Amino acid sequence: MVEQINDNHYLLSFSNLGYKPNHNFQVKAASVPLDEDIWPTAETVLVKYPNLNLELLQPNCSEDRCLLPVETNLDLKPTYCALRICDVANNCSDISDSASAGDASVSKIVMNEIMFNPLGNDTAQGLEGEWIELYNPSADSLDVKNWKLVDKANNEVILDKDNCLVKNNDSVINSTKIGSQNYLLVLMSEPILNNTGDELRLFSLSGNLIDEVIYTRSDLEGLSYGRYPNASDDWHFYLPATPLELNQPAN
Ligand SMILES: [Ca+2]
Ligand SMILES: [Ca+2]
Repeated sequence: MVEQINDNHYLLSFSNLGYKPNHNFQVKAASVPLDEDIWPTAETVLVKYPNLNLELLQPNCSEDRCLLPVETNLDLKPTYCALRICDVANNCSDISDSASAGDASVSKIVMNEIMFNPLGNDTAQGLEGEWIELYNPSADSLDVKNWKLVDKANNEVILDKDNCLVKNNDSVINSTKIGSQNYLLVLMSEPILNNTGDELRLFSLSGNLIDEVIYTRSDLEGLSYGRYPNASDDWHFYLPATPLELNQPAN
C-alpha cells in the first residue's frame, strides 16, 4: 500500500517478507501505468535501507508488516507507479496493490460466487472445474496479482495471470486486472473447494484479509453459491451458475 501523507511524503506499507529493520533492502519504483504487465527496465531506487543519507525514518516492522515513510519527488499517484522491494541479493517482490488503488477500494473486493461442486469431475480444468468469482464494486480498477486465496485446510492459491480470467468486451482473457464494477474468475488447477463445506479467505498482497466466506454443502452438482445482489451479504444458490456475469438467482 502507498498512502500519500502530503505533497512529497508517502507511507509505504508492505508485508514483512523477512526485511527486518536492521537488514539491507531497497524499495524500487517506476513511473508506469499499472495496466502495463511488464515491469519496466527503467526504475528508480526510491529508498535504500539502511542509508542515513536519505534521511529515512526507520521502518516500523511488526511480525507481518513494515511501515516505511519516504520522501520523494517521484510521482506515486495511484494507477501510475509500480513498486517492488528487493533484498541485497536483488530478490524482489512486487508491492503491486500498493499503488493500484487506495485501501478503500482494495478492501471492497468480494468473493461473489463460488463453484465448489462442478458438474462431473471436480478435477476438470477451466470453467468446467472449480472456480471463485471476485467482484469489484468500487470505482477503481484493481490488480489482484499475487493476492492469495486460502481454504480451511490452508490450501493456498496465488492469483496470477495463468489462473485468472476477466471479460474484455466480448471475449474472455487471462488477466489479474479487475475493472470497476466488474468480475474476475479464479480457476482452481486442482479441486480444493470441499463439497461438504469450506471456509475461504482472500488476502491482498500486503497480507490484509479482504473477504471471508463460509459455505455449507450442496448435494447438487453444478450449483454455485453467491451473493445477491452482487457484493451484498445475502447468499443464494444458483443454477445455472453465472461466471463473470451478474448473479441472478433462479426463479
Ligand atoms: Ca469440490
Ligand atoms: Ca456471477
